[in-house]
Amino acid sequence: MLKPSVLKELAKIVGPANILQSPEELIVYSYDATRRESLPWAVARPAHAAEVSQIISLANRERFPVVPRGAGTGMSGGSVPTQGGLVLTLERMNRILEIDERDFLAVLEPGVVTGELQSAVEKKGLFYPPDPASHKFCTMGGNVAECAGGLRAVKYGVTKDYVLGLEVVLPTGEIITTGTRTIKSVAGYDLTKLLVGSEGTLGVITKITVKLLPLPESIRTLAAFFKSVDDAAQAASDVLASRIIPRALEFVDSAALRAVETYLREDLSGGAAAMLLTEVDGPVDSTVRESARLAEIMTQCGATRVQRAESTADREHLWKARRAISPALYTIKPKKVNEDIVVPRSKIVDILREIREIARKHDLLIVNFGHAGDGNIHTNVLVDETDLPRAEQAVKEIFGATLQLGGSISGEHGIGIAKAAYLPMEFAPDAIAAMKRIKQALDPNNILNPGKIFLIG
Ligand code: 2HG
Ligand code: ZN
Repeated sequence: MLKPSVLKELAKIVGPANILQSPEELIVYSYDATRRESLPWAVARPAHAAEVSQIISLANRERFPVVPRGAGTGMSGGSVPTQGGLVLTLERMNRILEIDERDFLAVLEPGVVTGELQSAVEKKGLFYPPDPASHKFCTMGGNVAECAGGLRAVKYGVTKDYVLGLEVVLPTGEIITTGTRTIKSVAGYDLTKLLVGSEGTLGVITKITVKLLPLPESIRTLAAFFKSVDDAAQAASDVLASRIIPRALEFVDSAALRAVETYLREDLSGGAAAMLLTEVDGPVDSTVRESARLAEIMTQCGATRVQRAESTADREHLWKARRAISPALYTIKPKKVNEDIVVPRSKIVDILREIREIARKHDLLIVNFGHAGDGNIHTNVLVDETDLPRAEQAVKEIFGATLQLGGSISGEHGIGIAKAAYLPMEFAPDAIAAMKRIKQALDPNNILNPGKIFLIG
């Protein structure tokens, strides 16, 4: 619990209306998209970096945990206050401060919803490529903290490839800036890169400078349906081997298709066993040529139907279905253990086969979908209570197979609490010890998002 004197001081910093303590309010800030929950002791809603700094300085002096929070859409428990303490929500810091059309950049606060940034820059003919499936409600601070990936990483990369600089409150309360407004800079250590993806353990992000691109002239979207997962995986692999880099190349298996069809109450696929959703962008002549070539590859690999989105509405409809898969899976079972393994993209066929074998061995329903183009598959073990021990064993084996193929246990969701136990499968003790020394140097009292990434003890 927070001492009454601390609560008083917090109320002085942000104003009493921005300290929340009622049981209902605490519940709202207790969970993320993993559906793991733990109640905070209180919630603070600062409006400026200076307020964040005062809160963190107080926490550092009084030694209470602070858990930074965006929109709570995270998939690894990063914003769940597992040790109680204070949730520091960045929701009031939600302004786009600048869109610079000449230097191709935007400066914004962490509470800006990603989709709102995308729309704002697109109105000016610019483009912010990272596109998490939850773009309508996730926030940029959370995207930066977790290094969100999303649907367009195959061509454009992930959040870290767009962050030029940050303003950050360190766990000891100092406000620092990192990076520059330039494309290049090699001055000093690259603290920006260190902070992006640090899961709220090394600093609270209070301002973000992102790089923008010109908005592509045209987009073409294709949905291809297959009678087997192997055919679809082979098609994904052949697309990349053809030297065309689509801006999205998404794979959806039959269970995920059925779930989303039930959820949206419509038949998208005519009973297909797998779908590839792919999109190219660029000058019109190039997207016409590339999409025709992609349709050919899909057909050669056994696609039973290739459907082209004829209008923006058609395209948005397909993407709406893809973005809805994650919540739709709850229509199958009450719980899911969702992992986001990533393998070198040439190994997609292999990992999907391995997962199928592991599912069979443990008699589990494992649903696979996701970013086949960049090798990042969301492998969801759908469970009820009785399946849980088998699911845990299956996850371990999936991680083992992933690492064996040269992959990583998390492509874009982070380690948080959900995967902390498995980090030692990927990194040697000395590498983990080096990471912990960085944490210790920046957060000597372990007040900022404690218990995340590394197993406690
Ligand atoms: C997506 O790509 C998200 O839809 C969520 O990253 C993935 O729920 C999941 O496993
Ligand atoms: Zn994803």
